[in-house]
Amino acid sequence: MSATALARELVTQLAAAGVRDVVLSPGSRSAPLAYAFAAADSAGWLRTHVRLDERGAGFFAVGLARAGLLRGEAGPVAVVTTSGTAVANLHPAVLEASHSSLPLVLVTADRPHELRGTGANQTTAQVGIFAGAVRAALDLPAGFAPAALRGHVARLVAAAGGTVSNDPGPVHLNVGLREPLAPPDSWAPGSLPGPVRVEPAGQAVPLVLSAGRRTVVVAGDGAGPAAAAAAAAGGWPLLAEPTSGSRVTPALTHYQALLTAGLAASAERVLVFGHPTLSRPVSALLARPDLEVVVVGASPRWTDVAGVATAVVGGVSPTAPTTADRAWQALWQRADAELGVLLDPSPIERAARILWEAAGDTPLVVGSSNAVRALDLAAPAAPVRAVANRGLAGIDGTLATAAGLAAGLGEPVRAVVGDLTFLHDVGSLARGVAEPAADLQVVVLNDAGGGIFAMLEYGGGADRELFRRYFATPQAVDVAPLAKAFGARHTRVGARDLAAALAAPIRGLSVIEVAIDARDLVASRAATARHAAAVVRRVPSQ
Ligand SMILES: Cc1ncc(C[n+]2csc(CCOP(=O)(O)OP(=O)(O)O)c2C)c(N)n1
Ligand SMILES: [Mg+2]
Repeated sequence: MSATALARELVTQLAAAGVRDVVLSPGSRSAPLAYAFAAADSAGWLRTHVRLDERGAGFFAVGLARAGLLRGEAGPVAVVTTSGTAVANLHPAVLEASHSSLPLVLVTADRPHELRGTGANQTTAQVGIFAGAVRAALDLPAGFAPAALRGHVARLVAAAGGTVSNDPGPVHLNVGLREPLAPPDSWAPGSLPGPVRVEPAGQAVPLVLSAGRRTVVVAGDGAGPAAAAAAAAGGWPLLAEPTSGSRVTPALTHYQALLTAGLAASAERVLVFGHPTLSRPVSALLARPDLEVVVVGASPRWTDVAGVATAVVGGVSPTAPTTADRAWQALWQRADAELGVLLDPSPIERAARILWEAAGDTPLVVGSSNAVRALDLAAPAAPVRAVANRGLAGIDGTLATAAGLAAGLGEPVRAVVGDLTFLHDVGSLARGVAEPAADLQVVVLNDAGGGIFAMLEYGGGADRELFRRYFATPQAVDVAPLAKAFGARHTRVGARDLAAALAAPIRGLSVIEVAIDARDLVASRAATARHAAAVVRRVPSQ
């Protein structure tokens, strides 16, 4: 069968299986797919998005998939590329999607088998290129008979969605396409066939948790509201990362310092939701062999770095709290409040708090490095829709993810990123002139390089020049004209004017550059640790 017929059937079955968003990048080998997806878009079967750079296209799809999660309808997102290096450019986003369990269907155009390994132009080994990062992979030969396509696509989409496996993530569909690549006629898709019915995996029976055990609840990235619900139901302290979806009452703000100061010394049990990655005190807590560590989450990719988990369960059902549980929670709340009064936040923490408090209904995409860490140190409990690529915590693709989130939600989105994170993905601010403009505001916390490295072991060294050149790596780039070149409005503010700058509604593309003085960060953290130690000494021990 012709490349055009194969592409049309493939698009039909992807749409039938529930694909509603498709990100395409331009190319020749993928032309039959572009024509077929364009027709499906016109027919209202799905929505296409066109991005020039495949690395950005992959992360744009990550943002669309995250939008699906926020809306509670996690349909798979397809990404379509031409052959060759275009495919490899998807790899960072594929890894992020794998580690964040996001459903992507990567459709990569390839030469027919007879041209592979012959030196044919733009032809490389695409089969298996994503190795263990994909949940399933299929190499469709050119001319594949369409009858069997429905079953293959249903199987791939079910694997992407984790329908049967409880293990969502990316899948790879490599497609051989033989000339002619331009369709001989136009296609007007009719009614959409129904999906193959694939029965979802069964619901786990929640583990009943007895009251009266000193328990802390840890909510890592992507935990969702279940962590806050468990903490509220059990009467337990809640240590929730800003992108957990659970940093709401009764979540604590200064839990890192309280952990370091030993407030959890007498804990007996910890419940872990999501993927915690942000802080060493939490890692240390989750590595304690003396605790009962219960990991909550039905995915086979549960987080247990130290290998000390005593149980991995699909859900928990706390019994009603006793007076002892209430007293334990109150102790943490009091320590958190007392510490909050004593602290003098560093400039980046102050900016983070302002951003969190200004968020309201606006989704916040949080960059890796100090942006997310400052929020973790400073954000009070509030129902902010914050997301981040914490699967692998890269500083790549953050702006593309934010643009994809805005497209997926159809709402204005704000991103907050460090200066290097901004520059790493600045190309993703580019937009095809035929593409709709997003309402996207990027707040750049500009501390002239990778401020995080000053907080790590390398920052204390005597050789300042070595540190600057190999770790901090400040860039000789002027953000203002760069932003303007992409059509973004640019403003530069000090931390004092940030709240006023955030008050304006988000329309079109804008960049707010915040000058951050990071000089005293190490001293500020040391002062926090001293205050926390004093507070923990004062609160009555259990
Ligand atoms: C793709 C990728 N490359 C390198 C790193 C290592 N890395 C972590 S943080 C960081 C610096 C980030 O600097 P910036 O965005 O300015 O944030 P700041 O540390 O100043 O808050 C780097 C290079 C990474 N996480 N991801
Ligand atoms: Mg920086």
